[in-house]
Amino acid sequence: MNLAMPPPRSLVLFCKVVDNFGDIGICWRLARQLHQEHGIAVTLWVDDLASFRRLCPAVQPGADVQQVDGVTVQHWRDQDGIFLPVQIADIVIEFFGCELPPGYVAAMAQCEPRPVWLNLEGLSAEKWVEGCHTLPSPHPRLPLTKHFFFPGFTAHTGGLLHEAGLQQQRRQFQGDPQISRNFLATLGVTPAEMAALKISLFCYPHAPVTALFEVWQQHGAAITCLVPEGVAVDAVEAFLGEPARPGAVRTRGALTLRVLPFVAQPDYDKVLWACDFNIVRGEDSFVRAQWAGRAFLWHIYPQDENLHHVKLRAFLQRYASASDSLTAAALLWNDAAREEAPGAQDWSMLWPRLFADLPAIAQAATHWQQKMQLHGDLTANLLKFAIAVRSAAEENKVQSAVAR
Ligand code: TRH
Repeated sequence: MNLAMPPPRSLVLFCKVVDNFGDIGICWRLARQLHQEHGIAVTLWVDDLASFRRLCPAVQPGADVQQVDGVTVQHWRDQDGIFLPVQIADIVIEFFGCELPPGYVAAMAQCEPRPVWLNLEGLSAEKWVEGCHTLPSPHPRLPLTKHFFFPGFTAHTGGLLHEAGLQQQRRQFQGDPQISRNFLATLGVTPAEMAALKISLFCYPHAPVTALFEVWQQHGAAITCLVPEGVAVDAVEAFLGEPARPGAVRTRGALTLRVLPFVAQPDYDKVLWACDFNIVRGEDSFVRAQWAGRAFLWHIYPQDENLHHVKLRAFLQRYASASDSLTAAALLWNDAAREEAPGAQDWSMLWPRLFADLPAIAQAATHWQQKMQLHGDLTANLLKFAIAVRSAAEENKVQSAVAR
């Protein structure tokens, strides 16, 4: 039967910024890609324009509605009220289970056909994700069904966000050292700092940064650590002996620590591409470090009852089998090492091993990203799923009409 459903043309994405930058970082990446690569008319509702502006300086924090890179950005201030079915997009995404305006949901139920409603979940390497990806959840009162959509690391998940031209851009950047030098120079990095082992540092405040700084000071060759403004401020200021403003720099022993400005999202990719080793956190920078093809260490977002340690181990099992030192460093960095080997490791023992393994880890990173790309990219997978849901709903409708 040819159902001839027109493809979805519009999509709305609701984002509540829980904290930091990852929520809007992920939603903005998805919104841009849906528009730029798939021609979808995207509206992004977001409740925190100030955070958004940090990674996208074109955002006007005072505007209720604005166009940014072809995406309609709507300031979400918990406004509710009456929405008309004509205002409802073909695909509705709530990010991380944020609650949609009730008036919007009520209007969704009046649409014909109904919009495809997805809850885009957080990234985890745990096995259960495969069983929950794409599960339906019927609305308790209204004739609507929401589906869960999980990013992930296997073919039975939604995959990872990855733009079409990303690898080509990265290869071009990494293939020509002058491009990298020119870029780093715009951030104030000097030629001597560029010539050293370059490490970017993006972590939560509780990371054992001071211990690592101490070990890096004793390293046998120069290290440049680039830390964005606002990150690990206490440890950074203690090292610098002055406020951690962009441009602040200090050398102690082998370590030069430089504070970078917080850069626009595409430039943060370049920071990762330019460095030899990246320390990343949360979800989005964690994924971008994987696409950078360089060794990285992940500071996972902390959760109650150390649930994040389970998630960390699930990822390490998939990823870090190539290197014991990387596994040990990730456990130590996330304070998970005590659980199985109390006192067994410290940075003075671990860093030299990790440093020696960096080339092998980077090589394994290349294989990993090739493997991840086999699963397609999250944006295309999500659209494919939405089209399938829409067609299935239409087919059910036709079959029920025929049965009547
Ligand atoms: O900032 P994060 O810690 O964000 C999140 C949130 O805490 C969120 O609530 C939680 O659910 C999630 O982590 C797990 O880390 P993340 O995810 O890496 O997001 C950072 C974003 O900031 C990412 O899109 C990259 C961007 N960024 C820039 O654009 N410029 C910069 O200079 C830096 C350092 C980051």
